[in-house]
Amino acid sequence: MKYRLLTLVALVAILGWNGMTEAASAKKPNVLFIVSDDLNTYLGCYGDPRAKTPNIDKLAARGVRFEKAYCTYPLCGPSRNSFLTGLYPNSTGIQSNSQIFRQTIPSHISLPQAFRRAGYLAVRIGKMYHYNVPKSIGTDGHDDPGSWEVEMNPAGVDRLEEEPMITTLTPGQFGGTLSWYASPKSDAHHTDGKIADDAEWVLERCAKKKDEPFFLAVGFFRPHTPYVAPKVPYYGWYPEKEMPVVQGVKEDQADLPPAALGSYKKEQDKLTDDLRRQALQGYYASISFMDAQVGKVISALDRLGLADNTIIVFTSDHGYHMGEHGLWQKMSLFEGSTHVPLLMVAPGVSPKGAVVKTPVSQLDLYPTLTELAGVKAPSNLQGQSLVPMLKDVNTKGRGWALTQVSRGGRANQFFGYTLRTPRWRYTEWDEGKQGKELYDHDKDPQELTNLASLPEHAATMAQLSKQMQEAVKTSLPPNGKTPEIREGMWAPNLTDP
Ligand SMILES: [Ca+2]
Repeated sequence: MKYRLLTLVALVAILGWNGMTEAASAKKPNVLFIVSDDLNTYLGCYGDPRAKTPNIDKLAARGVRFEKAYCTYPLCGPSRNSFLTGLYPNSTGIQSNSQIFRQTIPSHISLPQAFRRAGYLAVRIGKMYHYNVPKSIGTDGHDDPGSWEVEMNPAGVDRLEEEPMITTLTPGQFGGTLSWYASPKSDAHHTDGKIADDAEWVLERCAKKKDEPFFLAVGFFRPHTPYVAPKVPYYGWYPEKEMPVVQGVKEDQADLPPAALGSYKKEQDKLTDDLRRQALQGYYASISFMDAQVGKVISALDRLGLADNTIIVFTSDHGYHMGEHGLWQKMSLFEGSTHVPLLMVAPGVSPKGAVVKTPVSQLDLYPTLTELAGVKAPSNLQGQSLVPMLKDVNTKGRGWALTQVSRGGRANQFFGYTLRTPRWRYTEWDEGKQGKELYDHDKDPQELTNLASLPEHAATMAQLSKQMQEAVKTSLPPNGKTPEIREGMWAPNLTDP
């Protein structure tokens, strides 16, 4: 309650201040930027056979769905710092959680900050930069105050009351381990329900001043673990006994280098098939609960007459495994962990219900949104604008997406890089010294057969390796050196209360 009251006062003060918006033109489109947490493509509009996601599916039908969109790093903090700065993790220097780019490249202008400088009201509700989940819910997390005029941090029963009831693989822990709870409380009592209510409240106020553009960032916490969601109706939509368990894991893993499976956690040895089904039920229920909140926000946009002049983005921060390759959660370089949902509605630009099939990166969001809105962007952004694809979905663009992940801890750290092209996924661990992988998505969309050792693919491998090395070069800053976190650098609220 305290947080909401404080932010309410701040927002009223800002909305009442006309001076800041003089530079903004009446024709500037608004931006509604929705990010779900740890959401893979278990969505109806991405062809999932079980997911009930009517609201996200409707959003896909209103605009363009990017079929092959990828994160730059399959972990919350590095990925969010990347797409909110428009730079690869090799250029932000943020490659683990609980850090923010102000500690490495403090003068860089973030995506929402670019809109602020153009006269937009920038509002954040919930998780946009990194937050520990659930511990940081109700706080600013590892936020960047320079990005926003207004920050709102609601907390619901999932944070305040229900943690002791959660089933977890690691006692006392909920955010880094698999954990779930079918809550008896309804949507409005949960954090994401409150986030949707707050978004509606902000939109109602923005609708009263339609000549003042806004950048509203809405960061939902679900389906991030703990999978706490209302039992009715969401858990009920996914009967435990109908949840599938991934089969053939041993055979699948036989052709993999150890680094490919490096995200496996010891506690996952405790998983029985019953627990696997319960976890999947909780993950799906959390997705459907979050989907309903997305529906609430979009309905408000429609009801208030804002939709005609508002660009809508829906995405997640990275993908997620639910047992594929024997893996759970994130931090792998397989399709499941790197592939993200990405939907865009740009009024007057994007066709309805269209699909872009060429690979794109979340890095591309920054130059796309600034181009659509006519907002000045920094000159060192590393992504491409997706506006040509919104206008003509057959535009090829770069035609690849690069994702990286770190292995080996601090002492023996090395990177894995993976390049996704329209047909192939090619992966090198420690420049190939710790293994290589090649998957043919035309024949093997689940990436079950690693073709890297087969002589008939040697030429393809050589070509992809060269292409990847070129891509990695583009991920570095002009001096070729990843910036490091320096002592004494300004850092907001990096400890949890
Ligand atoms: Ca995440």
